[in-house]
Amino acid sequence: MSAETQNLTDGFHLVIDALKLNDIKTIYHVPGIPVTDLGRFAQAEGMRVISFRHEQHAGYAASIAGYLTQKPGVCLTVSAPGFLNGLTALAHATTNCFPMILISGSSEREIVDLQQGDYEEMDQLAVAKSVCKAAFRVLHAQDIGIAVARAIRAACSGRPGGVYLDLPAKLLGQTMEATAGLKSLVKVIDPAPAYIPSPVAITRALDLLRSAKKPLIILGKGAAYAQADADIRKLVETSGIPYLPMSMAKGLLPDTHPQSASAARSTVLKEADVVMLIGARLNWLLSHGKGKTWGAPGTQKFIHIDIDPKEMDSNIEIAAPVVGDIASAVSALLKGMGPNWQKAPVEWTSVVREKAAANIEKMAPRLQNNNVPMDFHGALGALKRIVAERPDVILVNEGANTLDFARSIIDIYEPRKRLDVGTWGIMGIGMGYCVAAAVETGKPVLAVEGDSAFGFSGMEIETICRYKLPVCIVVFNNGGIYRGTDKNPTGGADVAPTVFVKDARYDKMMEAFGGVGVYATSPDELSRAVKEAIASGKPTLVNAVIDENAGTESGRIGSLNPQSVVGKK
Ligand code: ADP
Ligand code: TZD
Ligand code: MG
Repeated sequence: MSAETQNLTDGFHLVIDALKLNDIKTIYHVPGIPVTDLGRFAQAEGMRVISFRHEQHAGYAASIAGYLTQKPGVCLTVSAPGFLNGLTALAHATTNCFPMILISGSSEREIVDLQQGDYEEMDQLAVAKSVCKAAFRVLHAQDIGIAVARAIRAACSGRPGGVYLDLPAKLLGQTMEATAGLKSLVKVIDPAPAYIPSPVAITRALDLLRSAKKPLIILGKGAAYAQADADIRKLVETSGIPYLPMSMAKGLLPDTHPQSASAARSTVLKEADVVMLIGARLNWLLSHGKGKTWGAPGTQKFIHIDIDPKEMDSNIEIAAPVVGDIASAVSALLKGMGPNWQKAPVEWTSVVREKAAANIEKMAPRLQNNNVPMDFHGALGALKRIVAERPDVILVNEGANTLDFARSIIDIYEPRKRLDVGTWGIMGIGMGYCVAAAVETGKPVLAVEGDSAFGFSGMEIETICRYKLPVCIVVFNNGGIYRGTDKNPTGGADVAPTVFVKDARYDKMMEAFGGVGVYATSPDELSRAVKEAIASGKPTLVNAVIDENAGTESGRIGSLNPQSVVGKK
C-alpha cells in the first residue's frame, strides 16, 4: 500500500465494514462484475462468503438465514440477470415475512438512465420496488453506512421482509478518508423494536377466550420466527387449548404433545368457536377463514395476534385484534391469565384428543410397510423414526405428494426445525435452504425432495459438497410431477409434460462432486443410508425409488386446479 492510499478506504470496504459492524457474518453470493472483489474482500475481512451456482438459490439461502436468525440474510449478486435471478428469492422473503437484503451491483447510472446499452444494463431499483419492503440506491461512499443501516431496519422491523440495496459499480471504487469512513458507519440500535399490544386488546382477547367452549390456537411461522418458544409453550399449556401448527410452526411444541390437534385438523377447524391465530395469516393455507373447511358463518370468533395491523380483517371479521409483536403479546396474555386460569373445557379437549389418537392409530400400520417399490407411507415412516431419534435434525421439504405426506407424517420436536415451500408453495427452495440451515446452525440437515422439486436447485449439490456441509438429500423419485404414469394422449414420441426420464439416478449426480450417492429401493435401505449420512455428516444423496403410481394430482391441493369441460387427459 502506498503512503497516499494508506489512510483511505473505499466503497468495497465500507460495505463490508457496515455489515460486520451490524453483526452480519455471512454473504450468500454468485461472483461477477462488478462485485467479484466485494466477495473476495469480504472473505479476506473474515466474513463467510458462500458462493452458489445460481443466484436464486443464494437468495433462498439468505431468506431462510433471516428466518432462522432474526437478522437479515444477505445475498450478493451481479447486475441485471444476476439481480433478476436473486429477485425471485427477494419476493419470496417478502411474501413469507423473512428479513433479507438483496445487494446487487449495477451498471453506470448515466448510461442506464439514458438507456445507452451498458453491460448488463437495467434500472434494477425500479424493478425491485414492487416485490420488497424497501429499495435503496447508494451513489456516494459516505452514504453506505446509513444505507446499510436503513436496509437492516427495514428488513427486521415490524413485519419482516425483503429489502433491495443497489450498488452502482462506480460506488464500490470510490474512496474516502479512512477515519471519516469509519465514522460514517451506523450500528443499528434495536433493529426490531418491541411492539407492545394495548392492554385493552389483551383484555378483549382474554374475555373472548374465557367465554369459549371449544377454543383453538393456530400457530404460524410468525410464531416460530418470534423465538418466544418458552412463553408460547406456556400459553398453550396453561390454557389447555388444543393447537394446530402451520407447517413451519411444527415443533414449537413437539408434534407428539397431547394438545396437538394436527391429526384432528378438519374437526377442530370446523367445530372451534373461538380461534386464536398467533403469527399465521388467514390466507389460502387456512381457506381464508371461511367456506367448507370452517364452521357455519357467524359461529366462530377470531383472536388474531400479528405485528401488522393491516392483517386484521384481511379475510373475515376479527373480533379481538391483538396488534403487537408475538413475544410481547404472548407474555401480556400470560400475565393476564394468571396462575388460576380455567383450562379449556374437557368435553372439548377430550373429543379432540380422541379424534387425533384414532387417526394416528389408523395411520400407524401403513408407516411400517416395507413395500418395494416404496410408497410414500413406507418411505416416510422410515424417515419419521429417524427424526424421532434425532430431533436436532433440520428438515427441508418440497414437492407435491412428497411435501404433503411428509408434513403430516414426520413429527417435528423442536422449534424452527421444519423449513418448506412456505406461503407460495414454491418449488426450488430446497438446496438453498439446506446450505443456509447447515451454515447458520451447524446442525445436520435432512432434505426430503420430490424429484421435480429437487430439479429446480439440484446443481447446488456441488455447493453442498464444496463446503462439506452435513446435508442428506432424499429424492423421492416417482419419475415425475405428482406421478410418473401420465401418457401423451396423441401417442406421439414426446412423453407427457409431467413425466421425467425413467429410473433416473440422482445419486450419481452426488458422486460426481465427491459426495455419497445411495440407490435405495426399500424403507430399510433408505433408513440405513440416512442414518449413516447423519452420523457421518458427509454430503449424501439417497435416490429413493417410489412407486410411480403412488401420488395424486397436486398432492393435497388438487382442488385448486381449474377444470376444463372439453380437455382430454
Ligand atoms: P403461516 O404460513 O405459518 O400460516 P404466515 O406467513 O401466513 O404464517 O404468517 C406469519 C405472520 O406472522 C405474518 O402475518 C407476520 O406479520 C407475522 N409476524 C412475523 N413476525 C412477527 C412477530 N415477531 N410478531 C408478530 N407477528 C409477526
Ligand atoms: N414452479 C414453481 C417455482 N413452483 C411450483 N409450485 C410449481 C412450479 C408447480 N409445482 C407444484 O406446485 S408441485 C411441483 C410443481 C412443478 C412438483 C411436484 O412434483 P415432485 O413431487 O416430484 O416434486 P411428487 O412427490 O411427485 O408429487
Ligand atoms: Mg415426483
